[in-house]
Amino acid sequence: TESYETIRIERKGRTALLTLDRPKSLNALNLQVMNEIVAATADLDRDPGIGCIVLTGSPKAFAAGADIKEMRPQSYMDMYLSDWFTAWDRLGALRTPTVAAVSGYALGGGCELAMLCDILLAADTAVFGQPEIKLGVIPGIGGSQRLTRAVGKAKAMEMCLTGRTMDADEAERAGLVSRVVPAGDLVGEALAVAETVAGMSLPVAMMAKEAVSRAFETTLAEGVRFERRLFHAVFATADQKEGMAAFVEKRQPGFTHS
Ligand code: CO8
Repeated sequence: TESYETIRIERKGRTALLTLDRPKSLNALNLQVMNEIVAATADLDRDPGIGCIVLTGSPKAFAAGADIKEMRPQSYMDMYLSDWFTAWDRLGALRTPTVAAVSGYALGGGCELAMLCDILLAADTAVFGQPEIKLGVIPGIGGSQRLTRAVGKAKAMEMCLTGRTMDADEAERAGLVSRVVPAGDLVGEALAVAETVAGMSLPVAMMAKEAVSRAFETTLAEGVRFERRLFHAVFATADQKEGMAAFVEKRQPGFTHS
């Protein structure tokens, strides 16, 4: 099932590394790339042996956007009837935690793809932007919404209206990325973060992801109520008993992901 043409999948213990591999077009996200990423991550999401998924690109480009050559001839009816890009929503709906490791260009759909992931790590070479306006279009994979929630109206408006990009330091100051690391260390750091996440209880990590994600969808009171229900639910896991027993017995926990 893992014979893809535009991406590569490597499994390392409980983590999976998905590398975009369309170098001639700087990982431009055409429908094949979208379908392969969505299919591969859905497979990994169903695999109880995988606790975290890392998405990365090449040193030069995480992804330089949706594929402009593919979009160019489309009509409104083509876009509407095929519900162009709707499959990307499935990436945001994965239950397994995801890490985007961005070096080089993350523009347009590339920036949106990174923002669909749960943890966003940037190399010092990363460049983020929503330059769609320069092509006579606007973001179409959630960029106008997720960038605004991540960095606020001031920067999001300027970026979406002028196409101005942000470097890694500005992205970190603005809260778009959790950390900036030297480019050569990016994938190693991302895998280390993923291994840490994958070493936690999978159901509890899924609930933590659900709880934080809910903050973007609801009011504070409803979000806190949702968190409280999940907090109660973790006491039904074997891993809560194990995690707390290990603390009291001054040893490392051995989570069974149940
Ligand atoms: N789509 C298709 N091909 C691309 C893309 C892209 N987004 N980006 C780069 N390429 C191709 C180039 O055409 C070139 O191919 P060729 O060698 O055949 O000419 C190859 O990749 C290498 O690119 P460059 O020669 O341009 O490389 P440079 O190092 O000179 O420049 C840049 C790198 C600055 C990243 C430049 O390639 C660039 O500006 N790319 C486009 C960035 C962009 O505008 N991205 C946004 C695209 S639109 C989008 O993502 C969302 C649209 C939402 C629509 C919603 C519809 C429902």
